[in-house]
Amino acid sequence: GHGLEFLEAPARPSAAADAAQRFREAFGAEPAGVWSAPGRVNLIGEHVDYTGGLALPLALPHRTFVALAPRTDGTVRVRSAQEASGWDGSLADVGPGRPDGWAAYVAGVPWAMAQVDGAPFSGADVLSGGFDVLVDGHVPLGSGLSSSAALECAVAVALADLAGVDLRDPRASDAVRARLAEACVRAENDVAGAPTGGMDQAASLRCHEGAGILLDCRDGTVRHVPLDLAAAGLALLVVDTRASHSHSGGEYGQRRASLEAACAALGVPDMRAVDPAGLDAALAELPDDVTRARVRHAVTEIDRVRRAAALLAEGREREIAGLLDASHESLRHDYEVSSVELDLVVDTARSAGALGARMTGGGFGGSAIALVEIDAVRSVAAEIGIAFAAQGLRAPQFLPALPSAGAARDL
Ligand code: GAF
Repeated sequence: GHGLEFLEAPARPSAAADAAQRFREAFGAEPAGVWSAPGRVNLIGEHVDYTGGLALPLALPHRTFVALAPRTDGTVRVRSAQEASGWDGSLADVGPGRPDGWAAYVAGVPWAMAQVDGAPFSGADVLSGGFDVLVDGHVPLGSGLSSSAALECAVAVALADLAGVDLRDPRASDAVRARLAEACVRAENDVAGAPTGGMDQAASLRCHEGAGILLDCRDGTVRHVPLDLAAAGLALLVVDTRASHSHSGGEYGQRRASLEAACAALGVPDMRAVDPAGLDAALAELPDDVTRARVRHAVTEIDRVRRAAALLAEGREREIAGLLDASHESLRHDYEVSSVELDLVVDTARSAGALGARMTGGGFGGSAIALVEIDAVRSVAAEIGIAFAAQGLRAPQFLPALPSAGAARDL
């Protein structure tokens, strides 16, 4: 028999101490500190962050740690506990498309932070001095749980902290965290070349323990939404299909471009501007069935986020299940970003008794979430494991999703 693989997050203090120790081994020196940032799951509001929509993500307990020491010669040296190859380069060579590979998510951050106008960190010396950094990630890579945003955001809080910006009180520092999120998005869009929206960076930087965020992607404001699923007898099970996904591939950009073309055709700034009550009239103005399906997804999904947020505000957690199901069907059939593995998780979870289930994140592989009774977590996971084995698919991995804190200093 094959056991279920549950990926528990390591305790923060020991994970931070490990990162510091690995820094010493890699560089033969003491780090200035250790910082970490979480991966995320999105409860609902998928593929609408780049069209002025609403999203409701929460931070995972699984975090990426960076042990870092500033330099003064403009050099960046990156080592990783997970990747054999490191990266050494000069900040002067960082720019659009450079460096390529995962070093972009590190070296691109100071480059982008320097470009955020009027932020308290923009002119800091530490952004041009360079640094040595050891990355130790506990967010599974390529799982659609935002390992890349976690890496960017951990580097961003490290550099902001070293620049003297006080990020200790997550509430008081939210405005600065929003500016850091902007910088991380810029690093991802311009340096790494992935045309993503801003949901993942907002979740990683701005979430508080015990809550999700209702993110308004038009103006970047967040409302913290307390999420005590356990008190309602529920759990959120994350299922990593371990079928890899990628955003720099063309499909994500095509979806985004198709919504932009639809906005131009409708004469609206974003999909948020389309009233769900007037959806049919808007669809009639569009040129083809594929564009109509994409728009139907975006407009109905934004509306589902509104409904989910309203239910959660009234403590009616159970009732969001139908919205999760509807979100998945919309992503599967109208937006066409699901996959065989994601559909299998969702279908199996539902037939095994989950209240609701959906893919989460960018799709094309990656992870799904299921809202389940606490007592049913293991049996739902077991059914999913059996279904994957029956299809000859690689065993999925399960993660507990307790709403966790945003990026911060650890040591
Ligand atoms: C990925 C992107 F990075 C986010 O910006 C968002 O668009 C998401 O896919 C889909 O909701 O995680």
